[in-house]
Amino acid sequence: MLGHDRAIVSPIPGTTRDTIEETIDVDGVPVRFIDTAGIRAHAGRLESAGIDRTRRALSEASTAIVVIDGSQPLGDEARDVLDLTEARPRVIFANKSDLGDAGARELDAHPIVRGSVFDRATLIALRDALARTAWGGELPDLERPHLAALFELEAVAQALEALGRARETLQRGEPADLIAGELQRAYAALGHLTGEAAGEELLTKIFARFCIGK
Ligand SMILES: Nc1nc2c(ncn2[C@@H]2O[C@H](COP(=O)(O)OP(=O)(O)OP(=O)(O)O)[C@@H](O)[C@H]2O)c(=O)[nH]1
Ligand SMILES: [Mg+2]
Repeated sequence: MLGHDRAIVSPIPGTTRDTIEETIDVDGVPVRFIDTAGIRAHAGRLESAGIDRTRRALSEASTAIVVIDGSQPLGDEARDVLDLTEARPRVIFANKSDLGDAGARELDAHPIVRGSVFDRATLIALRDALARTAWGGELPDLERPHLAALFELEAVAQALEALGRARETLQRGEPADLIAGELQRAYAALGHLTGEAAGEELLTKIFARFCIGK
């Protein structure tokens, strides 16, 4: 999907443990992909830690891409992942069509993408299915206010993160001046959106209220 080798891939089950994130452009929409450990029943300690991360990433993701080995009859693990993602927006991808289709045939009742990651047309079909599932496949309406560039999305994400940390600090009942740094980071990040640099003068005015001079 990224167009280059990013993660370690091997025939040994349980290869991916830490989550791996990359953002790519799908029809002009920046999409953050998170590759995760596969959910397996008999995992060792390290792998189980990876699987906890998978569950966390899954609960936060807007769409799940469920990759199933479509060449083999479905095992318990494939069924578990299908159950786990049943109520969520998801794309089911029956992979390894070059090796067989026993599993893919069992999935006939679902809308699925069938194919192989070694086939370019499959990757295009996956992107299309993702766009349809995640945002109805519509191209962005350029007349509406929108975040067109990846750097804009990242700026908003940084501002949100900083504001989130500031809110946590306040919720813990800590003094308000402790959040000055976070507010400054949020303001500077949003400055990238409007093209307005975070001028010292304005910052001084805003942050004077939080006594950062101390
Ligand atoms: N023939 C064939 N092999 C594939 C295909 N997709 C993946 N493989 C192979 O299957 C093996 C496992 O691939 P991975 O990408 O490591 O699988 P994974 O689901 O990330 O596995 P874990 O990280 O262990 O959970 C590797 O040897 C891949 O080369 C495919 O479409 N066809
Ligand atoms: Mg992997």
